[in-house]
Amino acid sequence: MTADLFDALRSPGPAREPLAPGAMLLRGFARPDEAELIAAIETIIQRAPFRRMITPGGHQMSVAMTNCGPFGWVTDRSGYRYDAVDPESGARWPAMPPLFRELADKAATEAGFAGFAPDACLINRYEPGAKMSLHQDRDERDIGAPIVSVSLGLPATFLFGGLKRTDKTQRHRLVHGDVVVWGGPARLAFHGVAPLAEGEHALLGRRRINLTFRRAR
Ligand code: MD3
Ligand code: FE
Repeated sequence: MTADLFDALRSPGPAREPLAPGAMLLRGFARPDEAELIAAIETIIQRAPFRRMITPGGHQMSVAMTNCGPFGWVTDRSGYRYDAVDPESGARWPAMPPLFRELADKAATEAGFAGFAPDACLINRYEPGAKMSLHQDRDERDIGAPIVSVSLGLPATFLFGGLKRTDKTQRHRLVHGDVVVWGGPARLAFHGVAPLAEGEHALLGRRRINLTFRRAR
């Protein structure tokens, strides 16, 4: 009773939905910034266009990628790495817009990771049929820092497994504006994205764009 009264008086804040230990979904957290986020992405891709990278195994990824911020994630025949320079242009990646940094820090704080200072933002573009196979993100130096992901455009089915590739996976639908903070025991979990279904999004058309903020170096 007393707890209910205090709950009712407390300002509501964003809806927090724990997905797993260390993984917190903030439904619609990026919605207020959608127009500014999309405008900033358009500016970034003028200087660093989306490209489908080649994995060390020689396969071309179905997801197209670019980056902003001090470091960008790249893959080619020689391996995976974070690089200050875009190999396509030979120039540094476009700067991380202050709005990106602020949104990532606000989301991380909501999930209990205050002081998140991302130095890399990987921008993924999915068109219908594009997918991301199960993988771990372990190219970052400090795996004590979380990863913050922002979903925009068409909905996706996100696959979330365990610490072993063969562990059972949970499926979560991520829609436009959803933000997820992946830290603690979730940080090294296997994860992926099921092939994107056809659709048309009011702001982004036949695309899903996902931002992932990382502490790379
Ligand atoms: C869970 N991207 O870029 S975002 C990736 O939707 C990546 O584009 C997916 O996986 C996408 O590496 C998923 C959600 C995500 C990102 C990183 C994680 C979940 C994570 C790292 C550890 C655990
Ligand atoms: Fe990943």
